[in-house]
Amino acid sequence: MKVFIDGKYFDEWNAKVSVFDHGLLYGDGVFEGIRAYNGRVFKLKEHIDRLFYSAKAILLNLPLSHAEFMRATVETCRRNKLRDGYIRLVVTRGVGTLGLNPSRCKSPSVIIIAGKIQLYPKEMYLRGMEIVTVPTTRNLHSALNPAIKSLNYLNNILAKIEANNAGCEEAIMLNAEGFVAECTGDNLFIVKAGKVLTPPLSAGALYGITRGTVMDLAREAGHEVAEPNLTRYDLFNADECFLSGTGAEIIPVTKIDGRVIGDGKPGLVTRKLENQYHALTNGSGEPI
Ligand code: PXG
Repeated sequence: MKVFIDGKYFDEWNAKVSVFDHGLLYGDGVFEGIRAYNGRVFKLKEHIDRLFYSAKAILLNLPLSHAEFMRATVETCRRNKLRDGYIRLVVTRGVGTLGLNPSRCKSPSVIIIAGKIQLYPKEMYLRGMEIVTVPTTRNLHSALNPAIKSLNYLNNILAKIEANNAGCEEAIMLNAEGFVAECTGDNLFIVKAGKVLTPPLSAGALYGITRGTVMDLAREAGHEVAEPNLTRYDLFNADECFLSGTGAEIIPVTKIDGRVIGDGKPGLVTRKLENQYHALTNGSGEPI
C-alpha cells in the first residue's frame, strides 16, 4: 500500500508522522471518510467541500486547493490500484511544540490512505441490527460543534464503548435536550406511515453525505421527507429504522433499547432505499 503524505507517496511500513504533530498530541485536525466503487470515487466533491467547512471552523488553512485535494485523492487510489475501497483523508495541524498553541505549528500535514473497510458484519445487513441509547450525549454546538468532522472523536468513541458493553455495534446519541441526534458514526432515519424522517442537523447530527443522498433518493421514490426533532418514543413506534453512513451505507435497525421495531424485520422502504443507493454508488463518481 502507498500512503500519500504531504505530496509524496510512502510504503505503508514507512508512512509515519512526527510525535510532535498536534493531530496526535491534541486531536487537532480534520478528516473525511470516502468510498470508491467500481473504479469511481463516490461523492468526492461533497466530501472535499465538507473538509473545507470543517477546516474553516477550526481556523485551519488547508495547504491544497479543492481541485488539488480531488486530484490527490484520485491519484492515491490509482497508485494503489483501488477500484473498490475506503479512502481516509486526514489533515493535521502539523508539527508544533509541546503546548497546545496551534500558531507554533509550521504547516498542516495532509495524509491520504486508500484501503478497505468493513464496518458491520454481513449478517446485520440481512437481519437488521440492534442498537441502544447510551449515556454519553452529543457535544453542544457551543462546545466542539458536532458538525465539525474533527480528529477529536473521543465523544463518539465513549458512546461506541458504551454500546459495545451493552452487546451492540452502534449507539444512539441524544443531545443535551434529550432529542435524538444520530449514532457514533452514522446518521439515523425512521419510516412512519410512508414518511422518511431524520433528526434535523440542529439536533447535533453530522451533515452526513449519505444522509443527503438518502433524502434525495426517498423524495425521488415519492416519499415525503422531513427533519423533525425525534424522541426515543418516536423511534420505538416507527414502522422502520435504518442508519446511513459512508462506511455503513444503509443498514436496517430492528431493535432499539429492547423494543422491536415494526415487525422485527428490515422494512420494505429501507430495502428499496438500499437498492437505489447501491445502484447510485455503482454508476456515479469521479473516475479513478
Ligand atoms: N455521523 C458521524 C458522527 C460520522 O462520523 C456519519 C454520521 C455519516 O456521514 P457520511 O458523510 O459518511 O454519510 C459519520 C461518518 C469509521 C467511519 O471509520 C466513520 C464514518 C464514515 C466512514 C468511516 O468508523 N463516519
